[in-house]
Amino acid sequence: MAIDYSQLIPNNVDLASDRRLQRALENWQPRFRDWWKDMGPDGTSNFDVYLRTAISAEANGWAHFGYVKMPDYRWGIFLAGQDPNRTIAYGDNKGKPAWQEVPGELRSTLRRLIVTQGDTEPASVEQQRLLGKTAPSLYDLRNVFQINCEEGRHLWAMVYLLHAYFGRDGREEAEMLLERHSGDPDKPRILGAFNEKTPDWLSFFMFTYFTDRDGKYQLASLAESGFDPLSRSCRFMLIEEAHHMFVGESGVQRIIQRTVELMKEHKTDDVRAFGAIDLATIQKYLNFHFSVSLDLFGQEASTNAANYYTMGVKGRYLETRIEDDHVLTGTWFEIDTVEDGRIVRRAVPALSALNERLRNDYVEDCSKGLLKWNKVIADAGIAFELKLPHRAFNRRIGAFSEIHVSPDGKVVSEADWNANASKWLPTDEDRAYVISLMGKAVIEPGKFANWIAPPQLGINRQPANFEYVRFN
Ligand code: BYC
Repeated sequence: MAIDYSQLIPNNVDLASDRRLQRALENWQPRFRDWWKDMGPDGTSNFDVYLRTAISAEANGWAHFGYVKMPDYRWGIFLAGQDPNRTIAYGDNKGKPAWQEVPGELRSTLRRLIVTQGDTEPASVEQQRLLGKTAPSLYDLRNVFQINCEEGRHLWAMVYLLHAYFGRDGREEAEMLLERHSGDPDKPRILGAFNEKTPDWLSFFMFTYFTDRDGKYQLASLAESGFDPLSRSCRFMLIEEAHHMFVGESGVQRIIQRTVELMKEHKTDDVRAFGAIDLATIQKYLNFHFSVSLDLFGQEASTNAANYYTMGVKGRYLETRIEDDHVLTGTWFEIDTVEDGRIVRRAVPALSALNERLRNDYVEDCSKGLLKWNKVIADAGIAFELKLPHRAFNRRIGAFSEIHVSPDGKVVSEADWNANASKWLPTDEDRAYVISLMGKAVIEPGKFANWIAPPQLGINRQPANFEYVRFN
């Protein structure tokens, strides 16, 4: 179904045919706008931003570019097309038709998953609220705004599901999604990584590379849900997510590019003297964002995950392409865990290992960006390799949270950890240095801050000196 832009809330779910639901969402809409004004990108309401907006949910129709004032962005409800023959691919309900309504016994489980997913979207906008003030170029400024608008729409996607399928509880949860705030001591966001700060652009690019990639894997698992409206929402969200990860991957790459240029030019590792970010600091930020994002996958052995799968509410990554029985009872899966303070490999029931299995898929995907980043370093003739730290490093959730582990996977004492943490994770001084580079935003078209290289291509094939944002 085409997206109807004549409505107050653009949608492709025929919202006009359900007056009650339409009114409820039209009631929520001004609260969302207030939240955007208070917690979204600061001081930007008058900017004209070159943004993409979905015009249809088909593969080629979702990216339409033009100047938009962000408060006028047409946030709406877009679900990927429905397959009337879709069946549930796994678990006890395998082979049954996908649910178009929420099965009563799965109500609280599904609501909880949708709320957890929904909570991350406005959280990331809150985390990125001040980045516009220090953008390294108009190109980058436009990209953070694009991401913010799309995270706002992802919130709309989850709020639609809550309103349409969960009655009064759902409406209350939708209100709460605007009341919890990132880092708020009284009402924090649900998951750890979404209460961390994103105070500078190196953090932002690492976040969009590592944490948005958790989004990719979680959304892909929820896209396998037996609850068809959730599946269709996630399928559409995944299309938008790809650009966010591109911004992260290319952003880190451009920082590295500039760093190695200066290293070569001045024949030194210490590029701080020349206003850039040294590779050792980039490695520390990488260690931090990777480890914090690993926590988002939950416990290594999780009965929650087993239940989600058995009930048919959350599948594996690309479930239908996996060749096995899709039931997994009586099968085993090897995971790393902790026994007597040591990291050991153990076979556990495959059903309880599903969080870890998804984390494996994620880690493999993360390593691909490092190949590209390391190629930039190698091409410059520099002997340095960025590495993903061991998965047990710096964990707060799961078995590894009980022990201290170095980036190369050795269990260390608390004293060793304390003596070395400043080599492994960004220190206050590192953070202060990185922030100090990012003074005033660079807003002249075609100009870039000293610490980052220009992109190879503009957005929508526009030239590098395109005026991506007009300040008015
Ligand atoms: N922080 O059995 P477990 C994105 C809790 S990102 C705090 O392992 P489960 C995006 C857990 O709630 C993707 N608490 O849990 C990216 C549980 O609590 P209870 C977001 C945590 O449920 C960038 C207990 O520990 N989407 O889209 O199997 C920008 C036991 O744990 C954490 C989703 O996450 C944590 N990190 O796994 C914008 C998908 N981890 O039951 C957007 C929906 C665990 O003891 N969520 N706990 O009270 C889920 O699928 C699951 O809730 C989780 C956790 C995978 C997160």
